[in-house]
Amino acid sequence: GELVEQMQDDLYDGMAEEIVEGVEILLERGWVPYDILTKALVAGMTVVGNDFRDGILFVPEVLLAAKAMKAGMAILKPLLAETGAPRMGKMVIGTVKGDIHDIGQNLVTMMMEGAGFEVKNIGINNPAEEYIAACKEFNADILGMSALLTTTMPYMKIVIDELKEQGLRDDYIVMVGGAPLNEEFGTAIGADAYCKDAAVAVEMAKQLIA
Ligand code: B1M
Repeated sequence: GELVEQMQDDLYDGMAEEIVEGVEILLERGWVPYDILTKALVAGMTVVGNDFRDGILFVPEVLLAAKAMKAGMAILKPLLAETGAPRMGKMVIGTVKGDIHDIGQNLVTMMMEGAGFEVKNIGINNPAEEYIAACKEFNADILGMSALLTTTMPYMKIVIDELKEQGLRDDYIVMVGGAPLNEEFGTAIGADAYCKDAAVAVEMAKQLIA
């Protein structure tokens, strides 16, 4: 209701303390962490994204909104991770080369950990070599890639092609996600799954690893 709307406004205004407070109040009211994440934080960020696109908000403001979002996510992280689910498998995740958006993949990391996966998050701006080195080192079952720009999403294919080149493609389940992607793109580049959001990523991972 009202508080959720207020939180969306606070996120828009980059007010981290207010976001933290709002998350805590919703938790006290018995809200499920995932609902707080999607209904208050992700929904608020969608509004920010629209106004960013339309030239109403600029990078500094969006950065503040992102900071506020991260402050809220930090509270939810341990709650999403404490399900005590049995170990499911290992995943490496990161944003592709040229792309510095990391909120989505941080959210996927939290949800995957909550579902019992061990996740190594290698951050932003990853060239193919980084992904592949991390997968080997971590002995990953799943490689997850995130891209938020239409200009960086084609790089996912470069990573998959490099895996093929090195004879490693069948060693990993490759899952991709990010706002500009869709099912067709995932299929076209040879990924095993396109994940529209973090919850779908968890479901896909469970299915594909079984
Ligand atoms: Co940027 N940005 N941004 N930005 N930014 C977008 C993506 C944009 C759509 C905004 C817009 O115009 N409406 C637009 C891209 C347009 C396009 O490519 N067609 C854009 C642009 C243009 C840019 C810059 C070029 C702006 C500039 O400098 N002129 C620049 C690029 C920098 C770069 O990467 N090289 C830039 C910079 C930034 C900030 C740094 C200011 C900031 C990022 C801060 C940070 O991440 N630490 C930022 C932000 C915050 C956004 C928006 C507003 C929000 C992104 C976000 O965090 N969403 C975004 C607008 C939008 O997406 N609506 C925008 C919330 C997040 C939870 O959702 O990331 O989609 P999302 O993740 C979801 C799913 O997609 C999925 O699960 C997540 C949870 O449900 N998912 C996965 C994501 N990754 C997955 C991986 C998986 C599975 C699922 O692996 C298995």
